[in-house]
Amino acid sequence: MFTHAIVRTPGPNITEGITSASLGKPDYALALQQHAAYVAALQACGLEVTVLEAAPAFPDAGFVEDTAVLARRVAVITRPGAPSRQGEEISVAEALRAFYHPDQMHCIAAPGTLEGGDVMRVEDHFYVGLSSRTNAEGARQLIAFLDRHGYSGSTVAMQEMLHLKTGLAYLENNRLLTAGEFIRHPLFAYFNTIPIEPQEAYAANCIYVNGVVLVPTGYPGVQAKIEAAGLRTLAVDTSEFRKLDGGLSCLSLRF
Ligand code: CIR
Repeated sequence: MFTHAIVRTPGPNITEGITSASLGKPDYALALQQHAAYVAALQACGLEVTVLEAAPAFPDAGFVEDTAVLARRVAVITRPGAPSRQGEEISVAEALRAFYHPDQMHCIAAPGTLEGGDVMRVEDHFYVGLSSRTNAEGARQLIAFLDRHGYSGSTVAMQEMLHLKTGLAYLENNRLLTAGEFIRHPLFAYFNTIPIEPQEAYAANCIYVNGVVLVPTGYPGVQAKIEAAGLRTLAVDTSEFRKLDGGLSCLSLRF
């Protein structure tokens, strides 16, 4: 059960964010509207949402998920792998001090790099994708911190996706939404997988929040599959964040 979320209002420089998509620049006014609707959706799922101020020096700072890995007993502040994103984590760490005791807070240190989008929690176990943003040393440090607080972690080799959760979402009760390289990944054979068609792969980045699955607007196949698995869905439009390779999970830290 989550009670809180942290988000950050996108700044006007969102148009300069990193992207591999060819969908054009985000429309800032629309991104703000979509962000406000996203916050309202989290609130509708029962979360108290802390909204951080825009960070003008960091175009990708709205994707707060990448700056920390959170569980009830521990908060690990990351060291993002994208150089232009290093420093985003400082104000997130400050905000988290209101929720975690200093003994529960740890930081990934150089030469480790880690982005929260590469970390998928399944109960008390954390899967850590080794991506172009998260290196083996970052994963090692994270798993050591988790271990200290009674959680476990393991790494996942990956080739294609930006982040682990670009292609995976855990929907509780052993249900796992999978796309692309993760559909037949042997590590996830134990789960009841819900594979997604390539044309809807973006919608693999869903989030389960207190019994409701937030899904991006415009992916009816994925929404229908999640509902067929017995889950309630709530569609939230993320078209402007998709232009920067961002999705629903990236826009918040939930704890
Ligand atoms: C980036 O490339 O870092 C941002 N434009 C998108 C980050 C998306 N974050 C995520 O998947 N957790």
